[in-house]
Amino acid sequence: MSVGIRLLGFLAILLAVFGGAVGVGRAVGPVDTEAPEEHAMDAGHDDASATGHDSGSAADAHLPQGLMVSQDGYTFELTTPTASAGAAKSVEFTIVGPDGEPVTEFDVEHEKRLHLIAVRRDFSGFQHVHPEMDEHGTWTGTLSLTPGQWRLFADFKAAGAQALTLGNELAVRGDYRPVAAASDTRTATVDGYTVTLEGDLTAGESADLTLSVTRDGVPVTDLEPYLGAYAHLVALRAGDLAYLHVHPHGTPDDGTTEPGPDVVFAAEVPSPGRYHLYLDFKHDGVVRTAAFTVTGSNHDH
Ligand SMILES: [Cu+2]
Repeated sequence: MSVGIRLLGFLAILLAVFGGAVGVGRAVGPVDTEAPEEHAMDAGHDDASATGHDSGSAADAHLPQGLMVSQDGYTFELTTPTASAGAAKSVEFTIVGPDGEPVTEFDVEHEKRLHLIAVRRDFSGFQHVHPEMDEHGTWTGTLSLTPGQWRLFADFKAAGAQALTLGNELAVRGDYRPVAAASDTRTATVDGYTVTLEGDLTAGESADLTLSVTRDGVPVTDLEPYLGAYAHLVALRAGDLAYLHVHPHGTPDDGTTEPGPDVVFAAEVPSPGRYHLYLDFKHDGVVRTAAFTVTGSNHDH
């Protein structure tokens, strides 16, 4: 078969596919009495599941969170995309809803309406804060910022919509000295605490990670509940900073979960490669963060 004939065949198939799509559109269109604008407004409602909108969401569901600034009609808008370095810098933003207005109604998740996570792109800085919202839907968070490019994640659930984690970029002025990526590290020390990580990350499979907290060599057995758990773990993929939700086994009020020294998480990574993990834990009234780097493997290894 000549290249020309193959091309013609390909074009014919394309025409069949697109022609079919047009045919479906025509057949379905008149049945649906809603105007297209109303469809867009309904994006977050359950009754949209019968329309074509949900097929897009189903595909999106396989994407890790945090990669997009806008999803399902919600957009994470920073008031200014730049900031100066400093210990207590205000960062202002809104979550703009499908109607184009800042969202003011959020559901509480993990005891807060919105969680803001800030990570310097070389993984040398990490903060998890809880901004305040005014009545117009403008959020203000306080971050300690060093020069460089920061990735911000807004983790929230607008009332009546799916939980989302949207990402945006904040450039912090100053003398940026990127830190070389660390090799894998499974032991972290912070303020006299040593935290070790056991377990392996495997692409596409849920695996248990056990984080153990000691202080001066003594296991810590009185971790304090923080946001409804004895610890929180965020995993970020090297390269694109895909944001992974990692859920702990058990809660402080279930009657069986011990307050340390071990906290066990179920983690599932979407691909092999390097991940940066940040564990927030509370002890003696202070929340501290321990950082780890773990390389995940393919499941056949
Ligand atoms: Cu939070």
